[in-house]
Parts: sequence; structure tokens; C-alpha cells
Amino acid sequence: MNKLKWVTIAITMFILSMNSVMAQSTYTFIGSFKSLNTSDNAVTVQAQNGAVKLEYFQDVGFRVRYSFSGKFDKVFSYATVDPMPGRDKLSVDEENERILVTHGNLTAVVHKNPVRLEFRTEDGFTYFKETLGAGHHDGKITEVTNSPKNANYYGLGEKASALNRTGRHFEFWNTDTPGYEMNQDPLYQTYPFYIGLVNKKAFGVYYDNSFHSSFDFSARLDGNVTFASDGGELRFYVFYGPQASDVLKKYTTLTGRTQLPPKWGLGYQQSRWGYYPADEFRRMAYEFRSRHIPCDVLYSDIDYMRGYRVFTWDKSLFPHPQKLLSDLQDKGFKTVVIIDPGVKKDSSYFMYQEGVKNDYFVKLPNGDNYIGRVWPGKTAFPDFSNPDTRDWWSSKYKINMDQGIDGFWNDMDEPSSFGGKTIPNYTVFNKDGHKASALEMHNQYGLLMARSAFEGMKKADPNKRPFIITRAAFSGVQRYSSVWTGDNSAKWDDVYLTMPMIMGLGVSGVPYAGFDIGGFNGSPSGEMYMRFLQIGAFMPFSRSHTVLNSDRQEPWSYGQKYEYINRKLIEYRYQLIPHLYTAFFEHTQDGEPIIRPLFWEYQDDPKTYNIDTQFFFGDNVMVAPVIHQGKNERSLYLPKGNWFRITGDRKEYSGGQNITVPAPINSIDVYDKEYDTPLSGVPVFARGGSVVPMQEVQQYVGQKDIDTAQLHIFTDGSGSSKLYEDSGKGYDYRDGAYRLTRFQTKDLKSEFTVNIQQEGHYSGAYKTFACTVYGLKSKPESVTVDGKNVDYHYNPDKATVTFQAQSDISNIDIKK
Ligand code: MIG
Repeated sequence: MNKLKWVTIAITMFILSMNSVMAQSTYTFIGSFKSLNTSDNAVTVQAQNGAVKLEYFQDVGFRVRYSFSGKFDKVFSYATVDPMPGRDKLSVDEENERILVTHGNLTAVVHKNPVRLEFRTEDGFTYFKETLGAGHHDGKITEVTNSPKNANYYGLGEKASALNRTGRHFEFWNTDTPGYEMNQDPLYQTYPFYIGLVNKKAFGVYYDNSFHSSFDFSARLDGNVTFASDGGELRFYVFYGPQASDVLKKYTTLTGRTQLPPKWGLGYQQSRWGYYPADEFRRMAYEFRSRHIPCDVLYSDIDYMRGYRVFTWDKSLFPHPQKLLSDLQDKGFKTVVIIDPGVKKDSSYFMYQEGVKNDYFVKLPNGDNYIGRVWPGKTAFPDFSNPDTRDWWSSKYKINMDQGIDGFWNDMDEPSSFGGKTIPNYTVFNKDGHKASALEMHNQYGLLMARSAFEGMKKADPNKRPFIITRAAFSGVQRYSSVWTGDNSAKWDDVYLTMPMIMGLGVSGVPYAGFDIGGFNGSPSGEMYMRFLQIGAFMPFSRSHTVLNSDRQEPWSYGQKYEYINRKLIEYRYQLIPHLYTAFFEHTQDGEPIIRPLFWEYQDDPKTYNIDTQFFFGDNVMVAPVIHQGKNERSLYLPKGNWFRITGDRKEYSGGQNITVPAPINSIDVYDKEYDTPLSGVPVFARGGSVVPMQEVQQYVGQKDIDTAQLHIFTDGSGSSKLYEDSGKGYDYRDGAYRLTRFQTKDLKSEFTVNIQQEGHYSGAYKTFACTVYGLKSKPESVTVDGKNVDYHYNPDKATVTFQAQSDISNIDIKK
């Protein structure tokens, strides 16, 4: 090669590298079409300023990848399932101005000049359409798409604002935000997933990107939805409904679902920062049992550790942890301990020693371990994106589990570090061998710590269902953990926020969620605590928790009257456990949320699109709590159909209207045994045509063998309901040790029938169904079960019929 050629190459290289380091002054968009390449179940379009690749994943939808270099690396994602669903074949049709890429009845249209994508159904409904489309600027990426005038947006997880995201701007950067305010953003968790509702049809988009990012729903740029991220690939999945539940089913096929938790995890749970020493736990156990307030789990906050060293005990406060934990077990309590990621920098502490020796910690660019400051003082941070770190960390859970710990509570995993809030952006992570900075790994820290915890519990005892709860999270966390909404406050605003936050998580694929009942910061009044509990008793995760040095915050801390009401609420939760457990099961099947917004069930009714303070608790049961001080009633919207109030007076209402119902603060003053008035402070309704399975109260899950399910059967409507049963622990259900009962009701003029079908064989299943049928205005002519007349009791005041049946029946027929 001659000298000139070398010089030319050198100059070209120089100019090329200058180009990539020189800041661009404006965003560059993808530009116009150059060529089309179809191969290997993928369609790649090269454009002026980059390329776009389309693929279709089975039961998920289209994946879109943009590359501004024109090349595509192998995809690596912590959020999506591994292995990924298979890729389907696409049919491609190139025209002059556009390319049609079709899978089944969905088509991606690639317009050529400029290259812009549009997704539509066979019948011509465009649900997702690029306007400015895909652009980049110094590694930052953006995607601008059309937002029709009547569009409504949901999702993004635990945002502290109204459920409907339309007209708002949001950010994602997991942040420790103690005492957050209404509309404060960002909070602890990141879910770059939303559901759009246009012309009553739903679609969804998931941006598989963990950098600091933002979503703008027609706020900064009217008529558009903008996703922008500070880095990474512009890679997203587009899901089509038309039902919102179809969208979530597809999203959770991609990012996974929550498996059945141990059934005790559905029980009421009690926590506070400051339960110590050991005898305080014994006292709590005694209080719950002697007051007959059901409770399954007690929590230990950071106080149990020796100088906040994870996987240790402070022996001066907890001299015999094993003895304590077995005493608590004897009384039917499970114990969960908090785990913070920060490892105390202490050369005599085994976790620090092992971490330093084996390079398990997050590093500075010069290779030193990064040291921050959290509760233990100076701390190193495990790099959970290093597979060796995950292996090591997960092997430690056995230490606590062998002592009798049943579950783990991951905190400070944003990660939070005092002074500067989090660790620096330039810290270095392993990313399973790919190497990345905190810019990319920050938002996934909690996800990966939860994964380690999950794997740790599995390792220590493969037959135990893991119980993990985490504060920080990213899409996919539902595979490993439940979540709570961090440090809320004893404020009325926060009583309201509980509902849009938990519904926001549910529609974003995270069903197992809850909030600190009573509020973390500050001390609620008895009234406020009760109002929190009237919501919290219906949450998948139901736990009271509060800050160090606040007033006592147990269900009995507000005088006898409130203790009575609070006990009734917690008892009611336990009565509803068969229904709640069934909702958990449903999620495992299709990703359904447990707490559902009204629009979820009534997508055709736009009156439901902005309701933040009513929710479905599993199938068929709707809760409309009071969220204002001094209020004794609640106005609410009943969607079409018929509704039976099941707390308080048991009145029947017809839907499609707003109603106002009593919801007294001092419901106990009007105590009437027959109508359970202590519960009348919270309006709860069952849908006509549904079957709601309940059972007797127990003080903790599994306290006694219960052989009778109480089936509450509501007429004046037709519909389907389910009851799922298994042992509540272990994995026998995967080998068929479960029973799933499906109820189908039919309400005709002359008769009301329930068809019952069962699958699976579970030896511990209910033997008897104690049935109560509601809404029978006159005494029925006959009640038959599997064709045989049964003895029944008719109560004209309540318009109910009650009777007993075996649990393996297949038909109930009530001749009106
Ligand atoms: O810096 O462990 O959200 O539930 O009680 C505060 C003490 C650390 C924050 C958690 C809270 C927990 C508290 N933690």
C-alpha cells in the first residue's frame, strides 16, 4: 500500500471519529427509504440516517428496533423473559410508497418518504402511528407518535397522580422520595409501558430501555405521544388488544407474570420501623392473638441488624433469633426482614471481605470499589448485574431462612445513597459481561436485587414459594417480587393516591402490590387510619407500616371503637381470601391485574375512563372507599348491570348511574348484627350474576382446616366466576394438586341457574358449599341441585335463599 493511501485512510478515520464525538446541534430523524431486506423472520429497512427492523413474537406482537448506525447488535434485556417467545413469519408486500408487513390480522405499514411506521388492524383501524418518528441526538433517542384527540393513556406503574395519564409528562429515574407529594415524579419504580385507548379499542407499547427516560402524553407536544431516553437502543414492542386485558396478556407474555405466592402472603401484615427488642415481637404476637385481630406476618425493619450489616443480627437486641422466630411460628406468625443492598465497609465483616476479594461490588472507572454512604455508614454496593455477585448474594438468604425467616423486604434499592441521593452515573457495572454504566443500570438495580432474592429463596428451599417485596423496580420485576409504594404519608391526599398508584401498577403487569396502611410519615388520626385500612384490607399486599418515632400504628391504637371496626375489616379480608387467591391464580393465567380500574371491566363506557377512587378487587367485587375527612357517605358510579352492596345494608342498585350511599365514620354506633354494620363504612358491591367465594374467619392462613366455602350468589345478571384452590404452599399444584371451579350463571324470567364445572384434584378442597342466593324478591317455587330438590330457607326481608350442597355439584336451578 502506498503512502498516500495510508494518509487518506488516516484522514478518513479522523474525520469519522470527529463526526461521532462532535455534538450534533439538532436531532437527526431517520430520513427516507434506501433499501429493503427480508430474511430470517425479520424485515429490515435501511434509510438515509439509519435502519429499522421489524419482527413478530408469538402471542406478543411486533418488535421494532431502530439503529442509527444501520447495524443491529444481539438484544440483551433483563426485563423480558428468557427464552423469548418464538418469532413468527411475516408476509411482506412492497409498493411504491410503502411496504406492508403483515402478521395475521395486524399490519405494520412502513411509509418510505420519510420512513415512518403505522400499525393497523385488518379493518383499517390505525392504533399506533409515527408522526416525527424516530430520532437521535448525542446518544439520546426519541420516538414521536400520533395521539388522536379522544385518546386515553394508562400504565407507567406507580405514578403519584391520576390513573389516566393523558395531558401529562412523566419521568423515569428510580428515586428515594420520602414523603412524596401528589404529582411528584419520578418515584421509586420504572415501567416504560403504557396502554392507549382509542375509539374504545386498546393497544400498548413497551419501550425496552432502562436509561433515564420520559413520556409525554400530549402535554409538551399537543396531539403526540413522545418517548425520550438518555441512551440505549430505541427498541419497542407494540401490542394490540382490542381489550386492555388482551394488551396486558401480551405484555406479560413478554415480561413475565407473578407466580402464586405462599398463601400466608395474602394475610394481613404488621410492620413498623422501631419494633425492637425481641420481646416487642412477642408482645405484638400476643396483642394480635389476644385481641383476635387476624394477622399472618410481622416485619423487622433495619433495627434487627448489627450496625446495619445485612445477614446479621444485633445480639444485644435479639439475643436468640432462632428461639424468637420459632416462638412466633408457634403462634402462627411468619417473619419478614428488611434487606438493604449497601454492604458496610468494614474489613472484619464477612460480606465486605467476600465482596472485595471476589470483585462483587460496583466499581469506579479506575477499578476501585465505589463507596457511598447509607445506614451502616460507608458502604459498597453489590453489582447485581454481575452473575457471580447474584450467585454469591443469593446464597446468603439461607442464613436467615435457616434461622426461621420466611420472606424478605428489599429497601433502598434505587439504589439510594445519602448525600447525592444515588450512586454516580459513571460507576461501572458488569451487565452479564457486557459492561455498562449506572446510566443504564440504575433503573434496573432493584429488579436485579429482587431477582437475586428470588433465586436465593429458591436455592435455599426449592419447595418454598418465595416471598419478596421491593421498593425499587423495573419492568419484569413481577417475575420475582411484589412491590409497595414507598414512603407515603398520613395525609388525606395519600389516602386518595393509594388507588391510582396500585391500579397503575396492576395495569402495568405488577399485580402484587400495596401501600403503607396508615401512611409511613406522620401519625394518622383513628379516622384516617380506618379509611386507609378500608382500602388496604382489599389490597393484594396488605400491611400497616410507619416511620421510627411516629405514634403507635396498630389496628388497636385508636381506641375501642376503631379497634372494633378495624378488626371487622381485617376479618372481612380473611373471609374473602378464597376470592383473592382466585384473583392471584387468574393473574398467573393471563396477566390480569388483581386491583382493576373500572375501565378495565367496562371499556365501552367512557364514563369509567377517569375514575380514580373506585376499583375492582378481583372479579366482580367493586370497592368505593371514602377518602375525605369527616365524610359519612360516598358518591360513586355504577356501570351498567345490577349491583348488590355486600357491606352494610345489602341493598340492590341498578347500574348506569351515579349513586350516593352511606359510609359512616362511626359505623359501629349504628351496629346491627344482621347487617354487619361495622363494615358499612366502606361501600363494597358485587355484580349481579356473579359468585363470590368466601370462608369463615381465621386468625392466620392455615390456622384450621376449613371444609366449607360460603358461596355468595347474586342474581339479576348472568356471568362467569371462578374459585381456585390448592394447598397454598409448594408446587404440587403444578402436578395437578389443585381444583378450579367455574361458575356460569344464567338469569332468566322464570329461573336462575348456576352451571358448575371443575378441573384438577386437590384432596384438601372444600367439601361443602354453603350457598346464599341474593335478589329473590319472592319465595322460589323450588331449589334443585343436580336435579334433586333441596331444603332451603327463604328470608323475605333480605330477599335471599340459603341452602347447603356438596362441593362437587354441577348444577343449581332456582325456579322463581
Ligand atoms: O431511609 O428502613 O421505605 O419502609 O421503614 C429510610 C427504614 C429507610 C425506607 C423504607 C421504609 C423503612 C425505612 N427505609
